[in-house]
Amino acid sequence: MGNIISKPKSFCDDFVRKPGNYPKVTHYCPGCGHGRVHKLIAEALDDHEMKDNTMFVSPVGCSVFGYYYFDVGNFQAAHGRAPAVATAAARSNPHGYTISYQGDGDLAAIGTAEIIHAANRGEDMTVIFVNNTIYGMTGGQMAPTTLEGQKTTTSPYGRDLQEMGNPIRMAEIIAQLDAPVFVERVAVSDSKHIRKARTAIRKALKSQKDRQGFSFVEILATCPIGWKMTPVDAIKRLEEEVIPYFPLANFKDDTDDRPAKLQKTGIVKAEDIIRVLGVDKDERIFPLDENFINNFPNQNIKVAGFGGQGVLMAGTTLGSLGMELGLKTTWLPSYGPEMRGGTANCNVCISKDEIGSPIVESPDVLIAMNEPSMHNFGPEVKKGGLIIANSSVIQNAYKRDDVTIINVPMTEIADECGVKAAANMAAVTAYMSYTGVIDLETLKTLIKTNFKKKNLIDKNIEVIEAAEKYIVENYKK
Ligand SMILES: Cc1ncc(C[n+]2csc(CCOP(=O)(O)OP(=O)(O)O)c2C)c(N)n1
Ligand code: SF4
Repeated sequence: MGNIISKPKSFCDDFVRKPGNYPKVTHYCPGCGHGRVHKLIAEALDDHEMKDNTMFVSPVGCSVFGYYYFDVGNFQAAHGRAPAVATAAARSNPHGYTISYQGDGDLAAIGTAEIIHAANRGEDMTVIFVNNTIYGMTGGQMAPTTLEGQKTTTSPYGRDLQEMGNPIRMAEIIAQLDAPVFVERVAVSDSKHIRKARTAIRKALKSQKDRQGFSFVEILATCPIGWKMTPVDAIKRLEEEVIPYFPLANFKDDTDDRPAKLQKTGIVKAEDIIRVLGVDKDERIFPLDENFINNFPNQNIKVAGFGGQGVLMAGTTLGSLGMELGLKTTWLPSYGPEMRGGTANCNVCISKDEIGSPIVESPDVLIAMNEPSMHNFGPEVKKGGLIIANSSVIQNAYKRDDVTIINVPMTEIADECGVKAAANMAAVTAYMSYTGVIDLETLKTLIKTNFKKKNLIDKNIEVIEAAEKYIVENYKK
């Protein structure tokens, strides 16, 4: 039986960029080299059965939507930073395979430092460098790889070498470093070249699978739009002008001799983190209660308000409680540069299960300490979820019929106890007391044991008790 040619399994079934889009439409221009390169990568991932362990880092550039095409683990990095993000991915998941996919603006201009140092460190990644001699995404500006005389929007009279320097040959630069194991330049023009490109990509990814470290494939590709040509003329230019300047060659292939690198287990060992944080497991405040842990209803919480309202600390308090009780927790803050008055929010996940992502997109619970937070994040709360509003400062009530909204005058409660800054403690208490998912006594114990400002412990306990009283009287009768 002959070969059956079908869509690689490493591709997603559909490419849906926006709701309502026809689901299988590519966003690349006709004749764009990126599509060809994507196909070769997906086929190689299939061939080596790497799909399920692959982490793909998309760059900024036309290929920014790589994550819509590849059915693998996906990241999207800031412009030029893909090798840095890929380093983090590779180091924190030493069982995974990492691909950093980059254009020539991304890799050879803004990201030059990142690529050189990732290559020099021999990070465990395969870099796919698509060199189309132009900035495609932003409308055809000159790239470091733009050829002499090539007209771009920023070199309208053609690249002048005196003024703009020579087109940079990245594969040669990378190949002279000691660490990389495989470096090759290929082109996706006619089928003969595409076959060679396919072999190089397969080899680079295989070396990654074999844990040999850093591999790099530069792929000369077309950008008919940026070059202002038809796809057919663009292929002709690729062969007649681009390939002669950027020689197609294997610059380095140590794959036969290079031993697999020793498997790292992550940059920092868990024991070291525990030692540095001084949170030895044996010194847990609460004994582990398997029954409580196994039956815990996982909580995704967002706490939001102004900087200075203790929003972030409300989150760390909840996270610490979860940790002390033996649950898995994450805390992810987001705040502006202002120490006071700016916006601040944090995402807290408390869970009996492994937490996939620390980002809380649809909270079960929103603790809104001020009005903008209520209106910003209120719509994101899960149907059937809970919003706890600081009614001391929220004047215009936010309404939703499909969630429970409770109003708690957090700032007043704290103020009446003589410690206005502890409104966050009233917020945490309101959440715990109303939901009952974690016993309020644990909060008091945590404050008494861990609170750094010892002189404020009693005041905080007072706030907790006052907030509890408020919830019992208003919502639990
Ligand atoms: C920090 C930063 N600087 C500049 C930009 C604008 N920008 C977006 S894509 C791009 C260049 C893309 O060119 P290239 O990497 O060659 O990829 P292509 O689009 O050709 O595939 C630039 C400069 C940005 N998004 N972020
Ligand atoms: S602008 Fe160029 S690189 Fe970008 S999608 Fe179009 S052809 Fe491809």
